[in-house]
Amino acid sequence: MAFEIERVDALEVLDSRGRPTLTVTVALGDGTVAEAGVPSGASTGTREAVELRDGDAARFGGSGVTRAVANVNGELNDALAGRTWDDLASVDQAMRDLDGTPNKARLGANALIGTSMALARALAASAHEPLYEWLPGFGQPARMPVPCFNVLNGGAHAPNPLDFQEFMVCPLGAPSMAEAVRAGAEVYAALKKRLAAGGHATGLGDEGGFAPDLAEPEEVLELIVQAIADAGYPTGSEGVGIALDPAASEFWTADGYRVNGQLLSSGDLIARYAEMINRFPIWSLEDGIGEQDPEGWKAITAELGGRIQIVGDDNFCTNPEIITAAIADGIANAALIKVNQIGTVSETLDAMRICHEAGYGQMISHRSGETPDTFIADLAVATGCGQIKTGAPARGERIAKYNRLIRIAAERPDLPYGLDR
Ligand code: 2PG
Ligand code: MG
Repeated sequence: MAFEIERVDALEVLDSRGRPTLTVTVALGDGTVAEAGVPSGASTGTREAVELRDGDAARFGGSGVTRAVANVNGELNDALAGRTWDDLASVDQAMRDLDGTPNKARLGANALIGTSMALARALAASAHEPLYEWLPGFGQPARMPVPCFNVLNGGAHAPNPLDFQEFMVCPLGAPSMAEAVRAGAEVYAALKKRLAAGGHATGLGDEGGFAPDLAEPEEVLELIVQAIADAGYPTGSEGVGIALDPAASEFWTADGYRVNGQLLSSGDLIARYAEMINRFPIWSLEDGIGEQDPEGWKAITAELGGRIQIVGDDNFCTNPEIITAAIADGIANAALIKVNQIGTVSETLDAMRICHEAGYGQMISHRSGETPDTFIADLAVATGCGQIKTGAPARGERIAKYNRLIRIAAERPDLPYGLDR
């Protein structure tokens, strides 16, 4: 149904790391007003849509977003307001055309994604539908996603010596969304006790997971398996599984992968993962190989893709074109989906549809820098992708998404929970 945009505007606010980000407001001609907060990553892919930062060292060490705010209030508002539009996709396309660059570098992907999300939310409200019902799918029926809780942080998200970035617990076998969140929180609490008992610090990393002084990934996996048992859950597909995001682009070097001081070839690293999969209930591995190493990606997919989910993040950037090429090359069997990596909601949905049609999984993801915005919870339900990672069961900006999923499940008890496998 056609609609009119009355006004688009933005403010510079803070994200969960205390760095500037945008909150964008869209007002429709019918009086509906909606807002969206823009997330921001730390371990970013080189081909991500460009987050526009001021670079003025006198403000926030250069990370201010006043230029992106000005682009929303100026160029975007001028182009979008006072006009009648057919749908979200036509507005997203108009913003891309106005930007004119292949990676949204001129107006800023942060300016565009905030506007796109706020508009989607406004259109849902105007249609008197919850966002998860209003957002278009692509043939996968709506379902409640398995929440992947990042309970232990390393890499670019914590100041500890751990090279692997994320260790996630995933209640694959939970009977419902609420029970899944409960399982995540109980394992998290059990892990805290284990860490404290072992004399480790229980301070938190950027995504709310613990950030102890541990350096060996296997040592962490051992502790997590113990915590799952302490909390009283079976491991694996009937209970709680483990997903990893080593974010290997961050410890790739021209000489090899540097893990806890050891230099590994991609073959060595893949063999190490294979061992980990033998020993621990790992069902999903994201960015096990760096984006700099396409041959390594082919090898890991060939060697481990038949056993577990292999997820591309830094190398895919939620980019429909890049994912299409990767599918043709036999790289990975699933994609991480981050709205700000590509910069509009429509292109995010395109990327997911392409994955769906190729039989690739899709895991919706937050960023390490977040706001309390819960858009991605609705997106995960609407698209029926069956999986979401949005940090530990701790810190308000992470909890907001999990609590939103509990709310949706309460509104829609008919929706199935979990991966459709
Ligand atoms: C990742 C993300 C989210 P960042 O690598 O998957 O966990 O981290 O937002 O820092 O890119
Ligand atoms: Mg990642």
